[in-house]
Amino acid sequence: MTITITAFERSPDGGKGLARDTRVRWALEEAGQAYEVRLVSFRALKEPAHLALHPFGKIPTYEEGELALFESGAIVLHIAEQHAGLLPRDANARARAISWLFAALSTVEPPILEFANAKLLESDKPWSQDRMPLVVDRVRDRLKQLAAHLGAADWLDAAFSAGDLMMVSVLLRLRPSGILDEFPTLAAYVARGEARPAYARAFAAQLAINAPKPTNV
Ligand SMILES: N[C@@H](CCC(=O)N[C@@H](CS)C(=O)NCC(=O)O)C(=O)O
Repeated sequence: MTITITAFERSPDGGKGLARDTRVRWALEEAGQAYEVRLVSFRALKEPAHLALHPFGKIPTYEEGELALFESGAIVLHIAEQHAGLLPRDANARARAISWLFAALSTVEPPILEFANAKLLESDKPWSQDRMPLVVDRVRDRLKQLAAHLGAADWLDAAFSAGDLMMVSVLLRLRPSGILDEFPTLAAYVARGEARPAYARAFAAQLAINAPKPTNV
């Protein structure tokens, strides 16, 4: 059955791979699954046809036969459960990998998104300068804890899993800020994720759509 995901017609990040279709593409590449992409404009996201797939009018979505999913975490977990390569066979190790997937989305991503929003959407507010150190400290606290867990290991729980895929995807958003480089083991962890051939294919596929087009001078 054909797998179809949705992605931005033009991602605001200009091809940095930060839109959440990239994590789904990455999971599909790790699992060796071909997929098609339906590109959606910002306007179409809020129209009935897309809202029928995604109640909050966002990307990514995932369709396969009768099944329609939204939320990148649910989609990556579904892919990982259906195909080899993203979850260990051992039941306890599998449950731990799923814990890391949830940790990425519900414990690590929120302070990172708060930081991104503070920079992108709130920097013109009179209180923004005063608040920013608090927001950055919340990110640093989380990264300190994550780095302490990772230690000198390559991945969060022995072998690479969907938990690492999600954690690396979430941490990537921090790279332009320089905060990630304050934690060399985490910067190396993210680089290990990016070095995976499946990530490179996913990144290239989204870049092919989103790279700024050369202008004729
Ligand atoms: N928690 C959702 C978040 C989805 C989300 O925020 N998607 C963004 C792109 S990365 C989006 O569609 N934004 C457009 C909008 O909100 O109008 C997930 O992980 O899938």
